[in-house]
Amino acid sequence: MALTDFLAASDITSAINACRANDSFSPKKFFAMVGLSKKSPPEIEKIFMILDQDKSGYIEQDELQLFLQNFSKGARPLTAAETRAFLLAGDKDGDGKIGWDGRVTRPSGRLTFIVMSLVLEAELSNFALDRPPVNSKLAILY
Ligand SMILES: [Ca+2]
Repeated sequence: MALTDFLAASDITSAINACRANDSFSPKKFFAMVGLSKKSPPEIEKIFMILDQDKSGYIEQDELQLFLQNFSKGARPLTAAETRAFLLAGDKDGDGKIGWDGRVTRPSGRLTFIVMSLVLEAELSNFALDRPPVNSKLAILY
C-alpha cells in the first residue's frame, strides 16, 4: 500500500512543489494541498501506518525528516528546523515522537475527530468501534 493509493497524483505534485524551498514546509498547508485533510479517520490511520516505516507505532524524528519522500521519491528531506517544528506540532504528550493513540476528546460534546495537522498525534475523538464513520468530521486544529 502506498500513499498514492489514497491521494491524487496531481495534488501530491502541487503540494511537493509548493514546499520545494528549504524551510518552506508547513504541515498544515501540505496536508490541505495533498488532500489529507479531507480523509476519514480510518484512512488517516492507514496513512499513519505507511509513514511509520519501521512499524514502531510512532512516527519518529528520522521518519519525519523523510516525510516528503513518502509522497514523492525525489522530494527533499525536511530541514532540521522543519523536522523539529513538525515534531512539536504533532507530539502532544512530549515523548519525542508522534503516535496514534486514539484518545478520546470531546471538546464540544459533538463527535469531532481531531487529527493533528493531520496524521499526527491523532487524538481521535470517538473513534469508537461501534459507531460508523457518520461522524467523520475531521477537524484540523492547528
Ligand atoms: Ca516509527
